[in-house]
Amino acid sequence: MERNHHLAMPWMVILSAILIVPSSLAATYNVGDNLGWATPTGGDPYAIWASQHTFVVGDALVFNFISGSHTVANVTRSAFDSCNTGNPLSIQTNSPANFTINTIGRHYFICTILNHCSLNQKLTITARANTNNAPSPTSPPGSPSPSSPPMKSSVGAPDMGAITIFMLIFIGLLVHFTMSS
Ligand SMILES: *[C@@H]1O[C@H](CO)[C@@H](O)[C@H](O)[C@H]1NC(C)=O
Ligand SMILES: *[C@@H]1O[C@H](CO)[C@@H](O)[C@H](O)[C@H]1NC(C)=O
Ligand SMILES: [Cu+2]
Repeated sequence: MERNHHLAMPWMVILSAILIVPSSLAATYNVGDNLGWATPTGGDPYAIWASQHTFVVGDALVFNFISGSHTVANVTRSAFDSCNTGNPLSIQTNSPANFTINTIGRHYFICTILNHCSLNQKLTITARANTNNAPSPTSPPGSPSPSSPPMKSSVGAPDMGAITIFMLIFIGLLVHFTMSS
């Protein structure tokens, strides 16, 4: 029946969304999306990009760029702020550069070529604990606790995955009753 067919549609979309969005499994992100890892021509696109995502330990950041034209260096906060390219903690020079976030807290990345960092080719992200995680592969056996304690406890923090699923179900009900009335 035509009518029932229409009512089933929103539910199929919602079901797919629930299946596609696991609550906080480790994910791989393409930094800057379509912009890739490039020297901005204005503004601070990587700050905007970072603010649009939430990161957990275990996530991977993939930087796409033209090898030779850019680099990705993991640096300290002070090197990030001052764009000091002299002594990075680690650096990847070939695209795609792939950094797995292994520790809770803030991470700082800059391009070390010319003045690119000063033109905001820099990215900082904050990683939270991965609540749905299997045992962390980064803690060596017998170590009592993760290497860097979180500044704020994540205990009791709402689970974004669960909230997303409840929102989707709510929207589904709304659409369902709107369409059937
Ligand atoms: C980056 O590393 C993650 C985690 O190891 C992996 O799942 C992903 O496929 C890698 N991506 C690229 C482009 O190398
Ligand atoms: C950056 O380097 C610091 C210090 O070695 C390390 O704790 C952190 O996990 C590194 N971050 C990434 C993304 O590699
Ligand atoms: Cu660059």
